[in-house]
Amino acid sequence: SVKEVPIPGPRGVPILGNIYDIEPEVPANSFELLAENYGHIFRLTTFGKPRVFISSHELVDEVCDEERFTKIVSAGLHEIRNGVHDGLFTANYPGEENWAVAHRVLVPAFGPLMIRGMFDEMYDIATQLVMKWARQGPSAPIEVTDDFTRLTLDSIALCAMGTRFNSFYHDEMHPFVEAMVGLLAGSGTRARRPGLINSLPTTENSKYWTDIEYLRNLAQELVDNRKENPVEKKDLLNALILGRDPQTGQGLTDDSIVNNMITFLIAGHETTSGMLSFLFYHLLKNPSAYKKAQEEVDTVIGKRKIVVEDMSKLPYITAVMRETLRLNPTAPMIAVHPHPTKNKEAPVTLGGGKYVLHPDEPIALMLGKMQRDPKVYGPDADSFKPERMLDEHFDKLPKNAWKPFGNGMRGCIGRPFAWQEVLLIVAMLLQNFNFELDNPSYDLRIKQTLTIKPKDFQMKATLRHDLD
Ligand code: MNH
Repeated sequence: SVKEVPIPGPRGVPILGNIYDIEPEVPANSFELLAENYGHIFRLTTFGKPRVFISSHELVDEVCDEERFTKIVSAGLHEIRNGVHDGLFTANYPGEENWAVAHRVLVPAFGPLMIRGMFDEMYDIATQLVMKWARQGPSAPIEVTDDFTRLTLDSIALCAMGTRFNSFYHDEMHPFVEAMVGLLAGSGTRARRPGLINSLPTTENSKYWTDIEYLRNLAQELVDNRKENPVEKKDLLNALILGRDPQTGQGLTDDSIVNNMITFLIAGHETTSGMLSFLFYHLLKNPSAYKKAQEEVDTVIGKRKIVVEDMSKLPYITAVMRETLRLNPTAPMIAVHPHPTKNKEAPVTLGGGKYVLHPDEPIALMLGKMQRDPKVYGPDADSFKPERMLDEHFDKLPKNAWKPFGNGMRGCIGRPFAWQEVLLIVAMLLQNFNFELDNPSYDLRIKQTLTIKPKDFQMKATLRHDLD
């Protein structure tokens, strides 16, 4: 059998362990650095809890086996449960049966037909962004991630809650968004300190719980409102209220409806707006890719109104989207642990017996680093080359070499929603504007919350023709 190899990692300090090895602003940068120093597997221990980090395709492929490993809800994700309980994203499954019920009810809601049904509402919000950038003129620097966040928020709020945030018409965020940001930021902070401090009656802690109460009350109001005033619409709110579990015939409880409604907003806006921001960054840094993408829109669509049928006719832009999420997966890390019931191995090992894990040790998958593994993507793995993501190559990638939407049954349920939204807005923006970097020497820096996005990224937009 294989000889055991110790899992490398930096030596920590007493009690706190490795916390000084993790930069609090952008943990992702620290993990990348550690992977460069210690290799494709390393271990960090914080407050006595060990965790391994893996970043090679080979190891990620191994832990994607759902017979051996399953998602673990830990750290910040565990804290978000204070707000959305056992909603899809934060449920512990196996264990919490509500996950399986909501999954069966909601998978059809994200099917191709339903997503096509949401095209008009996405289109409506997209035109608001085009209007804003057209009006502000070619010399005004655009705060790219802010405006894409307005777009993705308004679009998911319209489809999942049947409500308009009108973010493009206000400088301050809608109170629901403020409260959601409070929940997300608060969950991040809480995850980084000992539990005792989280239960003290501080102003910070009480704001956290007030935000949660506000979110849940508003969500419940919107549910009640739709129940009292039913409309015939293919949107996510109707799917939450009217959907029935094919196995048991039951609908979702009100608690589960509220959990998942807020979950869609949390899981569905930052990831998509970050993706759009990275995509425009890469296009602006790679003029030949930019040109091909714009030519594709001009050839396939021209100046006419974009329709849902166009979404399947944009292979180059599709490749640009895949390549963007390869280099910058906006959910940069997911975590698994040994499957509690199916796993028969003791002790659990990786690499064919080489690396021995502690009992129930979490494994963090560094998606960005793995998706640059030169063994899969070659010596130019760090370069932005959409051509490598055209169908004929994409379809031949080794299994689990491109995982920006997570793994298996716990993978992203919102993928088709995000995909249609990003395709539509990229096509619409390239159709109507020419873009340039506000500062031509800008190089990518990362801002991290639950997800990652470009920091201080600004561009300018010049209309290509009059809007009608
Ligand atoms: Mn999404 C799970 C990435 C857009 C709703 N999403 C995941 C996971 C990743 C992910 C990775 C797995 C997380 C984990 O293992 O802990 N999601 C993305 C990316 C985009 C995205 C990169 C956009 C780009 N997600 C969306 C949108 C929605 C959404 C849009 C909703 C409309 N995502 C979810 C939900 C889950 C999820 C819900 C949890 C699914 C489950 O566990 O059943």
